Amino acid sequence: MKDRSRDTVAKSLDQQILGLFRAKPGGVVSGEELSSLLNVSRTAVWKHIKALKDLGYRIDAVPSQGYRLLAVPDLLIPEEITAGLATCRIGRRVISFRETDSTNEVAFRLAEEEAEEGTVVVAEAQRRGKGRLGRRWESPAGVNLYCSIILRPPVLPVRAPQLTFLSAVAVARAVAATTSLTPFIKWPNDVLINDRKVAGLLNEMSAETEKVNFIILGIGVNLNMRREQFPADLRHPATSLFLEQGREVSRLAFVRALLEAIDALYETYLHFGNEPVRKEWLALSNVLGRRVRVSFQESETVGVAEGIDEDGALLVQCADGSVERVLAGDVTII
Ligand code: BT5
Repeated sequence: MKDRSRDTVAKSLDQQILGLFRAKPGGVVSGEELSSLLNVSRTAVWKHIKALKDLGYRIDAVPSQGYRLLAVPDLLIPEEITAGLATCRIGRRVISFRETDSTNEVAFRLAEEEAEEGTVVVAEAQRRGKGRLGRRWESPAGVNLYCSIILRPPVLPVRAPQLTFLSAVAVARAVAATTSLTPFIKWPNDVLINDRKVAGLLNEMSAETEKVNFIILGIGVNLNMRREQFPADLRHPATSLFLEQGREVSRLAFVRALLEAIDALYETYLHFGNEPVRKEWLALSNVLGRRVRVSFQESETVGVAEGIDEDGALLVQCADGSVERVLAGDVTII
């Protein structure tokens, strides 16, 4: 892969050094300790400390004592994302990029090469972030979250949309865990705060007739994006957590909360099926009981949104009393 992965920038020795710092929170680790525990020269230790500082770690040299880790950067790099991550399946492998075309594309290729379930791909920026139907997802550097997760659920392809609902619920849980904001879900794949879109989901699948090979959960969340970073011509009003709460969120805290939410929801899904996820989705939905217009290509359905069924279809009660199952489209609340 030609992208410059942080995976390869921060090699395992850096991770080991950080591990030693973490074992002594706020404490001083001597150069001698580092070099003997890691079995490298004092010069090699110094070079790695410098590389970590270049990445944004604040490390103090305490004269004749050693080094002290003062602060970690809010960078989406594997060693920070996975530090203290409480998941069983999601995020055992994390791959990060300073920039890539689309994390969904990277994850799709990795999944085709048999990458294990739960592998997470994140990027600081995307050159060609994808929305649905060939749309673009604005992905400026260093402020948001762009991530894609490989799942291999043992379900029929027709059930795959259930995982979109699962990821929407997970984003809502992560927003609630890291802010005091109240998120809502708009069918099928938007997460809103105060009626403005804060996150979008693009799930892609590789399947045979009776079997899902893998699903890529693609999740874009506007975390610290500034107003001037939004293009003027968005389809729906958009926002970021920063704009809604007036202060920055820790991107690392958010991504950990999100991966933990996906992990917990996915375990529930595998053991108890879709119903618990569907119930939570319904409780977070902003369309239930409201009059909606759903447009998909040339067609349009107007009526009252009543719920979602097992396959994730939106159930819309039309004026003649009939209930239509809508499988795809864009919803406008009338
Ligand atoms: C989505 O599509 O909402 C799915 C977005 C998925 C993005 C993630 S990022 C990680 C992963 N890798 C990828 O390449 N993609 C996924 P849709 O419902 O079609 O909405 C797209 C529309 O939202 C665009 O046409 C714009 O009008 C608007 N939009 C674009 N960027 C936005 C942003 N950052 N925030 C809010 N709205 C945006």
